[in-house]
Amino acid sequence: MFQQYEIPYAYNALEPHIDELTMLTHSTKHHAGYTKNFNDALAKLPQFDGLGAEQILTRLDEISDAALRAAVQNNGGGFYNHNLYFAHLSPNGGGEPSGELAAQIERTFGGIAPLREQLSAAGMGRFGSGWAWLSANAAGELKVSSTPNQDNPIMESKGAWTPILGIDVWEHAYYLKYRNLRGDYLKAFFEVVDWQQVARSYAALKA
Ligand code: MN3
Repeated sequence: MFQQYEIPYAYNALEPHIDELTMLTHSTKHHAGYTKNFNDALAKLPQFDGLGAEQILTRLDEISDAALRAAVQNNGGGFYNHNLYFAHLSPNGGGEPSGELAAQIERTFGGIAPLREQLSAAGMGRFGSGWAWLSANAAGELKVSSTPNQDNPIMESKGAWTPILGIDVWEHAYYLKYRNLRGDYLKAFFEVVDWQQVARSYAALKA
């Protein structure tokens, strides 16, 4: 059974950037639903027993039944993506990364400000529901991308790229507070990004 990431801060801890009701609903309804439906789908796929979620997401094409494959893609993605999202937010977030991640961001994007611009553009450019991502590969290279629905870079690259930061741009992530103003939510998001955790996720991938 896959377990939903337990948010280690209060639902109102990211105020005023991300509001309490959005955090509560996002975690206890949306994320909980993806997690339950992922586990329910996996109960019908004994061949995946013992695999991690990341491994399962690289092997969707081994699921012959189209409806079951869609259930694992949507809910497995939803499970994994939200674990990542909530784990890289913090009431003590914002600011800039340091160390090796900061150096690689400088080399790849020319600094944190241009990276934020690229991530925001990826989020703004996503039509409908989806995600913007900062991902890394085993060589330590970085890239920004966007995916629809609950897809993610692991699925698209068969595991060659792993996200180290995900920005949820589904309306459920911001609509209660920001209504149609996705750009305002994206600005606020960067006030609560835990760059130290992003740096740890980056270091873990290279290890
Ligand atoms: Mn969401």
